[in-house]
Amino acid sequence: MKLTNKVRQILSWYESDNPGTKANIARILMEGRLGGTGRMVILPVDQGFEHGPARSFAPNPEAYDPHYHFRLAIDAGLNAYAAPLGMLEAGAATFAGSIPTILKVNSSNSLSTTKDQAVTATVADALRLGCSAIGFTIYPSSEYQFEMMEELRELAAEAKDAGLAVVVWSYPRGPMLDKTGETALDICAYAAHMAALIGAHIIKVKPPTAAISLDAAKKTYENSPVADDAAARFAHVVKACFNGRRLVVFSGGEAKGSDALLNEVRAIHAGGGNGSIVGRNAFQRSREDALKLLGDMIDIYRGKVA
Ligand code: FBP
Repeated sequence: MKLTNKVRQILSWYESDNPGTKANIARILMEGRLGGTGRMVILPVDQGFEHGPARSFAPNPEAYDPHYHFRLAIDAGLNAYAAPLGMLEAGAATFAGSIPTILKVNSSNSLSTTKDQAVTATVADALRLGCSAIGFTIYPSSEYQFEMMEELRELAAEAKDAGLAVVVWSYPRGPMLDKTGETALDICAYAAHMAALIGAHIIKVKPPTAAISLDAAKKTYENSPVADDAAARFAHVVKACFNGRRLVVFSGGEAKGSDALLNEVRAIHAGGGNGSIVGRNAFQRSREDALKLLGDMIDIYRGKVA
């Protein structure tokens, strides 16, 4: 595999990493229809844990089958497939080597009142399954945020030693934040920055809105305003990720219309984001519709359509 100059440049930003980790970042970046461009589309399927099986898969019952998601990610030409242990184990032999995988090593569920996640897999599992990375969620602002960050510190160090990459889902939530606050621009940029500080190679956040939530930050944003358009907001989050020296991808959220999602992708592309990590908006559509939508997203990231 001959790396593109773009991918070589991105790898050069990870100055402390060993060759194994760099090779795994390269594997993700070189895979699929966006291979070599520095942009990515990743399929995450941990919603069965987070929201339950019926809420996740009943809209498209084929998606109850773990093999469905491997095939979807491969056939759509995506960069990687991320899932908890059981989902990856269920297709491990059939799809070994077919697409880079990210083992989600912690998970939450909807039967808990606390904003926390259990560690549900290990770095050894990721190596055994041939994964390129571990994935870990932190909830900045939760009552458990510091424990989550400490768990991540330990797992990230172990993963890096083993030559794996680290993908961090940084989702602010907790007593200080209402629904608006969870995706406010200042909070989103703050969450992305903390993920970079903890040592994430790839940072995953929700798309930011125009709201500014933290009182202490309001004056700063008044003095240094971010233009009131989605692309400028994505660019602001990219800046918060070490001025673009860390890869940042944005999640898709609840199922929505294709036009809304594609407009968001256009703004991520224009703002210099590295791509999308889209679950429900992919697997809750029929396979045909999902392939069309993912293909359109990829075309935008390839600069093929306006
Ligand atoms: P979606 O594209 O389905 O939103 O997936 C992205 C994701 O981060 C999943 O990995 C995760 O299960 C889900 O969002 C969590 O969503 P929330 O915490 O908002 O319920």
